[in-house]
Amino acid sequence: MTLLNRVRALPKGFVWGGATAAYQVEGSTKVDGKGKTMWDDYLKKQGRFAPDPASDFYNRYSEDIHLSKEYGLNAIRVSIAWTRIFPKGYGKPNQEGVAYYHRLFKECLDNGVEPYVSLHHFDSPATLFEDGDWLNRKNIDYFVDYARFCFKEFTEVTNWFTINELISLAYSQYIQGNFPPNHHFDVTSAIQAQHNELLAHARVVNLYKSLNLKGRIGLIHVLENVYPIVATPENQHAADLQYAFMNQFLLDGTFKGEYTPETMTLINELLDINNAKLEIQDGDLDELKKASTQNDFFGLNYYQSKFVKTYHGESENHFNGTGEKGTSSFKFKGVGETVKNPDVPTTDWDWNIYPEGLYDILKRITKEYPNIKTIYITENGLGYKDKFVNENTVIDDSPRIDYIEQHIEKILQARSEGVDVQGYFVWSLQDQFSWANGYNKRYGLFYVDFETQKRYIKKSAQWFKELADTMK
Ligand code: BGP
Repeated sequence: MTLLNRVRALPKGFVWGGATAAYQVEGSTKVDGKGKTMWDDYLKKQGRFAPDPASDFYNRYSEDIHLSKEYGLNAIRVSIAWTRIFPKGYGKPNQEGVAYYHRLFKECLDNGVEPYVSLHHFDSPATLFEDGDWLNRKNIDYFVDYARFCFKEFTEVTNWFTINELISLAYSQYIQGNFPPNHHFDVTSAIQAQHNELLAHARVVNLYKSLNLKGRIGLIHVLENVYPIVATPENQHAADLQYAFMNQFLLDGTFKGEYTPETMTLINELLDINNAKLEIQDGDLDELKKASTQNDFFGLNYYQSKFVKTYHGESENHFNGTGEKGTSSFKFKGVGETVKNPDVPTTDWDWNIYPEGLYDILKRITKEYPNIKTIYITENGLGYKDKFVNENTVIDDSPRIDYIEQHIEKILQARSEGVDVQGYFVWSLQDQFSWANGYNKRYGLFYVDFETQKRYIKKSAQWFKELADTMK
């Protein structure tokens, strides 16, 4: 059966969405009382990229929502910038920020584009970041207060995600060093930040359920499957260690409400080798346990999987933030070395294009975590150097179409085998600011000229429309 026929057979409510994140699209970082995030001064100092005007979504959200509707999308992922609501992360709410999100949500709902809203998407308030960010447990209290405010204020929102990609934040901040505060292989901070973010998530879910609101809540993890490059027991062990650190620790905490002995054996091995430690306080696990059955849905972001071999030297890495193919490397002491699989194509940023990994992950997590209910693929897409030709030529991003098609094929295969995926959000709706790569790594269905802010159609948008429209 063709892809279109299989899509036609999907249930009516299946979600086709485009994804965004506040800091990557909104721009307007200094207006209407917004506070600074951990990125503002960092990007200025670095001098490579500016977050303004990004895709100017703060002013052009209406145009983007109309485009979404026109191109068949029935949903959009957005995030609330914590610092628009509470400029310092706490204190008195900023009414201009509150009003902006009411306008945005209204525009979405009036156009039949359902908003799926994250409370935190990598944009920690600068004030809280300086005090330790997620490593400081006070941050959790402020986050819960911010969430409570949003739940009570934005009653028009019925689909909430607490935090986007807990691992990416912790890993980029403390292992890979490409997000502020740019630590390399600070394993203690990376594991502690994961635990503290999980605790914040759990508290917010427990709070949401206690408020008896009519909506749904969950969180978003990015998952990468990890395979031994050559199947030896040592390489398999490297793959298991990396899988535990990148996926299993967080999945256990979210959906089992505990870190199982199998997981902790791997995590402790990794911590010991790196002289690192994790602190879990009394009562933390009770909160995780309570939340573990209460997630209404799970947002799964998937881009790539990894191939590894065993590695016992010192940790070192090079992050490819420029799009020069073949420049990334990653060696994690006592865990493994990430290597290239010659049979697997890669993007210019060295991300493996491996849709099978998504299928394997979907099957594995559904088996291992019965508490995972409905799954939405909340991000999937291809970073690509799109070429603008002229005003009248549709931008040819065929590699992106291939990428999306191959991944949707795998999702449908998993669905036909009982995995309950109910929606797909392409990353990203329009071209936007890419955290550590700036503006030449584009993902959008819609091309953005960052000088003029004009939007142009890409072939992927036309393709996506055909797909989504088959269900109408
Ligand atoms: C995810 C993030 C997004 C987005 C995407 C692409 O990890 O949730 O915010 O940026 O990855 O990543 P990048 O822009 O680094 O290519």
